[in-house]
Amino acid sequence: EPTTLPGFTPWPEEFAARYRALGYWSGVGLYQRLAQVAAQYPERTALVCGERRWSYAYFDEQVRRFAAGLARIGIGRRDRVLLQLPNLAEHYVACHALFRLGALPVFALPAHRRAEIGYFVEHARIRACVIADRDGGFDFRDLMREVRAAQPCLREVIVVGEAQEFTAFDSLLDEPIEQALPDASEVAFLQLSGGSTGVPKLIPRTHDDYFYSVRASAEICGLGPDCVYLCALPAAHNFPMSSPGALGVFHAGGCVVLARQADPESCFALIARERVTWTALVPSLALAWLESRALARYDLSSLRTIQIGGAHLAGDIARRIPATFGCRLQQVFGMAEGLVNYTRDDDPEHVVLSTQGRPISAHDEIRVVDDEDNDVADGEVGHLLTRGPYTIRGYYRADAHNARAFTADGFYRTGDRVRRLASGHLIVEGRAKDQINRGGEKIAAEEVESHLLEHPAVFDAALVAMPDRWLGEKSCAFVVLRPRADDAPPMAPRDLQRFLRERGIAAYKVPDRVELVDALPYTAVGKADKKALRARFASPVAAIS
Ligand code: J2J
Repeated sequence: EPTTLPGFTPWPEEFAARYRALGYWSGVGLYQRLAQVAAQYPERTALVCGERRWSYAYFDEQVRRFAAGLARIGIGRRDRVLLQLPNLAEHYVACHALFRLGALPVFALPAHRRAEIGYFVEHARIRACVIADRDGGFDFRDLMREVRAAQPCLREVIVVGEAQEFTAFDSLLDEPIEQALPDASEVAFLQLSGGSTGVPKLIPRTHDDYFYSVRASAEICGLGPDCVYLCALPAAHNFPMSSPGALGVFHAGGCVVLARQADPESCFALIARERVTWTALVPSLALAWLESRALARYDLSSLRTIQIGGAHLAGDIARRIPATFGCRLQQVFGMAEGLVNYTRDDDPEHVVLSTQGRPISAHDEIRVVDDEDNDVADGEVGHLLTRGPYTIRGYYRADAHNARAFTADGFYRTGDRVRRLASGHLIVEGRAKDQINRGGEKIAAEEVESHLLEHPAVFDAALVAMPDRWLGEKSCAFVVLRPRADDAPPMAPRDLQRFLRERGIAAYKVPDRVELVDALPYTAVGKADKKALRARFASPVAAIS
């Protein structure tokens, strides 16, 4: 057996030794920590999911049962298992059971469809998927039938709810058995990258590095056993999982309340009922909460902190959060690849309102550089590069991409443009990567463009962000069609949107708007000039149609 997962880039030995010597990498695995907390606080409530309330003892027992069931069907060390679950307690059972086994969850989002899931299954050679039967009117079993027909390596589909021909989740809740835990230096899971290139990238995180970021985050945010966290964002996303998120809550012995839907009304009801003390939102969701008429009807006085991250937070929305909810605002600038920044409780108000915080760790190395990788002065805008005790050194099985996404000495090129203040706080000024941030959901432009180019009538395509009051950004595809034969039917924008949906991409990636144009503007090096395309939205959007 190789010493590390093939396709994983380890930290150089000198760095690993340093992070261990500092006590950052503690050798404690992600399941092991849950077991410790369950032993310490067996009776405390760990999870509230709908009408279910689980104590830590019960939660841990479910995890050990499911791990035994997974072992029985042959899931073991380093096997990849895709999780695609809505916000259900089973999500945390499944991932902790896999952590216990040393098998690797791959965290898909409920919005992903055939194109994404099929790619993950193939690229990570996934053996099993854990899904819900249906959610939000969509049947995930149908999706799995399609994926499995194309990918024979996918042997097991495990379903929460009605399993039909698949394996029922509950049928795998065996008697717990003794199981040897994986080494904490091993890869614990594969997280998804927002991406900027043609295919999505997978992020390998180890037990050691991830648990350090969770522990340090919980400390920065002052979590204790009394915290009650509302998980309103998709549970599999890195932010609500680890910043400090559900894992931070479990580490602290607190309670995670799962919101099945993120709309204001459902969340307000849960906050009032469970006396929720904090939650994490993306700016678009915060705006929807702020503007909700339901606000006056619920007692939200238990809220102490609302964290905002994942996308640009406008200054006026930032100011309205403490004013409206009577609680603290914390800005969070993080990424599934690693680095997470927080504003701190003792930061002055203007810092909390106008910066995206500073790094978790004294050993997070930050560089802000120009286009030639020369460091720029504090206060100047540049590209953010980072390296540290919980930032990856490479994507999973992506050698060619890694050569571009990391410097020779291992700094990750975040693709974000930032300013660093003398205090170490970062302000996100924009983005150099070719990505659209649609209310926190990241869209890799090239991925959508390559789907568009598969259409026989499409000659060229460029996807760019356009401003949107609610989501911050929406996507617009500028498309050049091939000359049409006289008898061919004309092509309308919605035909291209339907084409993309039928190719099985997540709905959030389907362009909100399609503009048919005679030609794209090009840069001197012959690439689509996206700056010029985005500038068309600087004037009122109606001007281009
Ligand atoms: C502007 N852009 C931001 C912010 C992330 C905590 C919080 C967020 C994420 C996340 C995360 C931003 N202002 N406050 O994983 O643990 C954009 C940047 C960044 C990218 C990462 C966490 N916070 N962003 O959003 O992997 O462009 O992680 O590089 O989804 O989101 O996206 P993602």
